[in-house]
Amino acid sequence: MRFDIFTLFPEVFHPYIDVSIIGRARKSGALEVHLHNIRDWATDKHRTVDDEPYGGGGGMVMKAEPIFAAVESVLGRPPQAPVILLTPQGRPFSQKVARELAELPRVALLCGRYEGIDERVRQHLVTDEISIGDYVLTGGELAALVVLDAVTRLLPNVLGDPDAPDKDSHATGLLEHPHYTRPAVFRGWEVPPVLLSGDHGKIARWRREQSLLRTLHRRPDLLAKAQLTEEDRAFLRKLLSEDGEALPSED
Ligand code: 6GU
Repeated sequence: MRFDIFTLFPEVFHPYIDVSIIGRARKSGALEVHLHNIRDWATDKHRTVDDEPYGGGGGMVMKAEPIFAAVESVLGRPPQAPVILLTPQGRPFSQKVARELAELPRVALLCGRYEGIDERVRQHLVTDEISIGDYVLTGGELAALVVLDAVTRLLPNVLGDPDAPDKDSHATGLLEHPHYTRPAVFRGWEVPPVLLSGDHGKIARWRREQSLLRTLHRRPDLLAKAQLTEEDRAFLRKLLSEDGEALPSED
């Protein structure tokens, strides 16, 4: 899959995209990331990319011309791939949206900065708008990295375990069970004995129940939409049935 990222700060992407799973995905060819500095398409001597808002008020607005020139020179006119604007006004990003994007061969990400971007970019160039949550960042760069990361780990041949994305928190609609590794006792704190039992049926059941308990405690809103088996429902009913009694704690 190919990402074209349009930004005023291409250098902030490198420390992250050069390492770990994303770095390896780029080396293997599973992922291409092309960074484009919007300022390279500014035409005046000061290479201006922003200007004062019509109507007055504070702050600066990103100009339309360099953004159209950048995106159209890389992707064609009209652009031959979706052009996604990262903005707190976009549709909420989620694992489902990540899965949608991972099906595409190519996506352009446009990072807004300053107080905003000329509305004609949104109206006539952008095809989709994504927000990564209800808070305000100083620019779309971190959001673009979040989207790039979440999508990349879903691409074929990127993760060592091809089933890993199916087990993640949110993939199943539930939060993941706790994990432990050696040593079996650390500062007197023991690993749950079931994990050392070698009984894989019992381990799978324990993990599923921990997932359900954790989701019930932390994100009860997710349970309503999760895919639950009859056994899951029976376990949850048992937890909730002793009315008046507190839920068992997670630990
Ligand atoms: Cl995509 N951009 C900015 N600037 N702030 C955000 C965001 C995006 N998503 C949440 N907050």
